[in-house]
Amino acid sequence: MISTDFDTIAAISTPLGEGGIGIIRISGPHSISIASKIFKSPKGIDLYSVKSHTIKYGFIIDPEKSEKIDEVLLTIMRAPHTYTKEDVIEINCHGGYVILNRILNLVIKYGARLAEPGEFTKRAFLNGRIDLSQAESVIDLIKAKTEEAQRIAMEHLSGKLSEKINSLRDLLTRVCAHVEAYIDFPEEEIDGLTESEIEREIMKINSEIKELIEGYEEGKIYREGLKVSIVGKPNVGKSSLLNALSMKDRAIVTEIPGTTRDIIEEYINIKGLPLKIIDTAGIRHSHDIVEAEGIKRSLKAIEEAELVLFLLDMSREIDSLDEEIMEKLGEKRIILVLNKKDIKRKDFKIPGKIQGIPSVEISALKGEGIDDLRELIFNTFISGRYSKEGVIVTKLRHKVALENAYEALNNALNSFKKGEPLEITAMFLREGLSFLGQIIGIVTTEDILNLIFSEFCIGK
Ligand SMILES: Nc1nc2c(ncn2[C@@H]2O[C@H](COP(=O)(O)OP(=O)(O)OP(=O)(O)O)[C@@H](O)[C@H]2O)c(=O)[nH]1
Ligand SMILES: [Mg+2]
Repeated sequence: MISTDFDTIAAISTPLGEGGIGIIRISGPHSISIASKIFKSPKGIDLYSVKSHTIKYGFIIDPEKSEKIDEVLLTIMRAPHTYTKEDVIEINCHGGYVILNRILNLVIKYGARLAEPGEFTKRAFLNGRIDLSQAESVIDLIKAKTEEAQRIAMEHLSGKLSEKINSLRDLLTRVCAHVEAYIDFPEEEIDGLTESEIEREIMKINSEIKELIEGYEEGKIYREGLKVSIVGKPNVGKSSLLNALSMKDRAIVTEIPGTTRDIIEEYINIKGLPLKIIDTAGIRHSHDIVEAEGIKRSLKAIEEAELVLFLLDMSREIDSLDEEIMEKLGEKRIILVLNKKDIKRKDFKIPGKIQGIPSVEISALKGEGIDDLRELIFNTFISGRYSKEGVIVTKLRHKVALENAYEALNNALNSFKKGEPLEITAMFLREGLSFLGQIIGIVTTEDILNLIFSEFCIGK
């Protein structure tokens, strides 16, 4: 059992640095008593008697030195209608490194403990305000790199995934109850589901679980983004393409082959997909030490990429170097980008070996075909099957739990069909329930929680 007997925690909840305001958050049973020791209002307000969810003006004072540390606004929020369901105090002070740390030290001196990463959100979960999948979405919301990722995270925080999991659990619990009723009252006539209805129900639940699992690959991309490397011979227009995609004058472009020596990264957003685009040094055999090192990094960038944009220059004939690079791409997912459409040779032909790879003709210089390329990248990863209305799984932890549930239900179904003792079917069904419960945190352990919340920032 996870303990919910809490002490009082505190942390700086705003990023460290200089800012207009900085916030220190305190949560737990002693929040108000700690704040009242270090807060003085000009009117002599007693924090114990102020209404919940109000803001008071005053000063943070170091009681030992009677020194004013900062002029602040203090928010008092009493349990249970707070982020953690505990008494919460937020001190809005000036956003300076020294101020924030001095106030935090005072708060700790008078009885709070430094919060661990994500501990406020962990308490919101342990105190039952949100379930585990909702708590996890808080971090996705904070880290979202595109509006689409933010929208999905917000839906999860609002409980859309939880609702789906709960409805699957309800259906499964019902099937389980029927199976168990047959175990308990084998001879009696039970007004329950027939055998074929039980089979059908299990299959129906499992097909919904499968759909969620299948959506994961796409969900993950929205959450984590994709690494895309632009690869090709020197001078084919890689840096020009990076600039065109990012709509910035990011990388140096010259007519001299071997211009780019280092890896250049830019973040772009295609219809909500966060992409990290990596421009690399043109690959060739070089005796120049700097260029050779750049080429080594290009090869590494190919390895790490989830998508390679392989560039060919249509104003020249394909040569053995192009083919050599092609060989290096191996099993990678590739889009063939045929550049310099504006000065394309009449007799340009895609080599037989790579015919069939999705391709697009562009002119990086003139900005032609760039939208088609964006569309092609998007469609390579997003099928459109998992519509905006649907629930989309974005976390590996959830996917693994769904896969385990799927397997358990399959085992249940097989055992049931084979006519094995119903206890076995029931056991597998219970197992499936438990796996689904892991997603929303009905079934969990301290280790799992620590792992999840360690991803968070301090103060959330
Ligand atoms: N006509 C035409 N020229 C282009 C196009 N794209 C790039 N270029 C020119 O090709 C030359 C090389 O472009 P870069 O973008 O520097 O090529 P790169 O592949 O990054 O080259 P390295 O960094 O040397 O590997 C420059 O002179 C560009 O202006 C295009 O679509 N049409
Ligand atoms: Mg370049």
